[in-house]
Amino acid sequence: MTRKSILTALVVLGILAQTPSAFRAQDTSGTIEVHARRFKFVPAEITVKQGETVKLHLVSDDVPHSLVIKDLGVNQEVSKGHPADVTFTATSAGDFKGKCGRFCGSGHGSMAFMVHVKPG
Ligand SMILES: [Cu+2]
Repeated sequence: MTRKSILTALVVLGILAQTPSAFRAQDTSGTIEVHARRFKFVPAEITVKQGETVKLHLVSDDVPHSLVIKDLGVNQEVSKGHPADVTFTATSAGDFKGKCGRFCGSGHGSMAFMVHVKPG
């Protein structure tokens, strides 16, 4: 590495370090992929920051399911081969329970999901 490239790297790092975290929270890295399958969501729980807009990319691995998180206004169907995106903004901190809203078999009632919202 030349002296010049080291200097360039330091300048770039300095710029990145100064980017406000609130700005970085809004980029598309806020997309979380969630798989629905008999009879669970994977991951079954996620943690997000209050005020952050989160996009869930839902994928069904088998039969049609849905993800319902009533208190976050989420209600999205998903079927195999047809991934679906749903966006929500958690305006208050706390734990928000979700579930599968579409009957998918004997273990349907155990398909739970949890969103932990950390205070902003
Ligand atoms: Cu289901």
